[in-house]
Amino acid sequence: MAAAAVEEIRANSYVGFDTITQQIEHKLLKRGFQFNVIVVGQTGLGKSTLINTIFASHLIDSKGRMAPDEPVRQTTEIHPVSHVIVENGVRLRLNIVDTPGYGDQINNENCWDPIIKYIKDQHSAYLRKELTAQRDRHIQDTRIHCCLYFINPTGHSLRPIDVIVMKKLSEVVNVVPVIAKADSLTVEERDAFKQRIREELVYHNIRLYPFDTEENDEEEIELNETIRSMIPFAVVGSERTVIVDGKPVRGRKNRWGVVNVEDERHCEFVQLRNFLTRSHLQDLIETTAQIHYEAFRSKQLLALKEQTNARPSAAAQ
Ligand SMILES: Nc1nc2c(ncn2[C@@H]2O[C@H](COP(=O)(O)OP(=O)(O)O)[C@@H](O)[C@H]2O)c(=O)[nH]1
Ligand SMILES: [Mg+2]
Repeated sequence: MAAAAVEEIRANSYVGFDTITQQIEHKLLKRGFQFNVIVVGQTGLGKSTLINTIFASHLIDSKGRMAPDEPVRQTTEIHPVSHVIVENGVRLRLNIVDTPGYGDQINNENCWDPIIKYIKDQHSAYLRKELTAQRDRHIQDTRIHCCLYFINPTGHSLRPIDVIVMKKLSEVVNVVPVIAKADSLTVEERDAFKQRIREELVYHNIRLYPFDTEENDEEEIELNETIRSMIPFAVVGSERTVIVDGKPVRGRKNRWGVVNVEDERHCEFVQLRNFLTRSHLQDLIETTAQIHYEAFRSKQLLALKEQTNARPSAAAQ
């Protein structure tokens, strides 16, 4: 058979299912992505500032105001702020949940409960929607995909409350620890502090994101290793622009010079941002659904089943 005829048969038998990736992509892009982040840590550690630095626009006023003429308020309750970011036609719907600083009181017992409850409530709401008979084809997802945990830059060690809270949080959400205001530590202090924190996490058996699974290929395992070697990210945030070498950069100006937030020699802000918005965005979302939500879901469904099983025997008595 002539080569041209073979070509024609090939052309005619073309079904077109290879466009499915484009179809899926088109649909996903149209719908956009939902990414929900919660920030946890003591008041004044720079949570609001860092979030604003990462996502470039003023999502949360660091003094807790939504408009400049509102009176200054501290975060006293858990409340999400929504924002849509569009980059190259891709919509990212971002929910940032700011939490009231905790650990500020004399008695800090159970002060983390509202945060854990908030995270579980989102799982619970999702499960309820999932179980509804005529469920929506697309469920609005408010489950928290990532928890940025702010560590005080003492240079010593984690506080007992950090250990307790990170342990509790790690059971329900992807926890990513960061050393806040890293500009207050010298380079040696920072490295030693990071090392110390990693040892303490191991010592206290706190297993943080990323998790290796059997499905991971070599590339993913390697990527996870690099993340582990960077955690906790030592970060500096700033909402101000300063001029360095004639160029405007986000930075903090001191008497002795400028900390350029986006300079990788100064801090690990860029690495954290890449991790959150590029390399691990999809994985954070997936891990939330497959590990944290799944664990919650099976527990709830089991409890529900036990309840229904217990009911007939109770009635018979
Ligand atoms: N030195 C230093 N100060 C910071 C940094 N990030 C924020 N701050 C300052 O710390 C104060 C509290 O910041 P804010 O974001 O409101 O803290 P939050 O209570 O954790 O939300 C503000 O005056 C910020 O300008 C940082 O990385 N380094
Ligand atoms: Mg704040």
